[in-house]
Amino acid sequence: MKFLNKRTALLFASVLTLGASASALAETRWDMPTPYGDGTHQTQVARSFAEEVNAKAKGKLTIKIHSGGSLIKHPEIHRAVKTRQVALGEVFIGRLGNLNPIFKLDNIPFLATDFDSAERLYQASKPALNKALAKENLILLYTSPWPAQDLYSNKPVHSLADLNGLKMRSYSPTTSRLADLMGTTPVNIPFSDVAQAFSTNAIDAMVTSPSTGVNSQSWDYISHFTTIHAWIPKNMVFANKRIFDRLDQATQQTILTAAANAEKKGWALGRKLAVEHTDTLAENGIKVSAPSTLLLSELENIGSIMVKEWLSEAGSSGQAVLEAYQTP
Ligand code: PCA
Repeated sequence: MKFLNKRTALLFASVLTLGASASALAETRWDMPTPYGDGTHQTQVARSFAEEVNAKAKGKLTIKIHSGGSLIKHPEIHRAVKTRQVALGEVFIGRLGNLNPIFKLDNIPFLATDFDSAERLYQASKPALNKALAKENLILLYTSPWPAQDLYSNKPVHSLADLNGLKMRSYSPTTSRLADLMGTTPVNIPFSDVAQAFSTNAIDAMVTSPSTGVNSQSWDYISHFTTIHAWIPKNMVFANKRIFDRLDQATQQTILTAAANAEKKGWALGRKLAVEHTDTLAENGIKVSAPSTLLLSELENIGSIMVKEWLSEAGSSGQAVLEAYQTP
């Protein structure tokens, strides 16, 4: 009797386990941390990606977006995906610059300053980007650009002399270097703290997109906006390959198709918002102006220094990316 009881209990337990793993298989849930808030186009793109997967994966996979660093903070997202704490996530590529020079390329100024060039640079750098991610057992799902990066300040900027000694916000290793070369002091401030950093004088100026200025209502703390169009950085969404490989082929394909659609949407939005958000800044009282010839030539000079520095760090694989970019 005792034996039977034990056996029945065991059977019952294995039925439970089977049931649990069958239902786990039937509805895998992926948590997807993203760094930026719901007001940004990046999170809108991420949400449409997840919605497409959720609608087409027929209940086999659900992706849940956790925006604005709510599940995992921006500096931790890359590691969380790598260590399989989460299956996928989104980061600003340039932040990872110290891990691999290919990530630095994303923030090099005056290399690709309009959307057509930025798309070509992306295509030229994609093999190296995929390779860098593959080394960490990660796969790229899609990228989504920000509008070109412009200069925010609290006085007119005719030349770099007007910025000399100011505290400049940086958001990546490359932008810290840029701040040095501009004769300013870099201060690393996450997007979420930008408004406060200006109001407490922790920073005096920043280079970022018109979208980020709109999202953070920069007219409350900024008077001047100079359209230097320095570079077009990207966010990327990537997954852990071991987790991805566990999905059946149809579900994998669903993800890849949704990712390709998200990428199209992100690039189209980046182009569109570059114009719309610059208008919004002006409508809210910020003085928007084109850079002077002097400022532009000083900045382009810094750009060529930074390309050279990048090439000496990235070596022959970096050279190959730039050649592919420059070959028509
Ligand atoms: N906005 C983000 C990254 C680039 C951009 O345009 C930020 O300022 O953090």
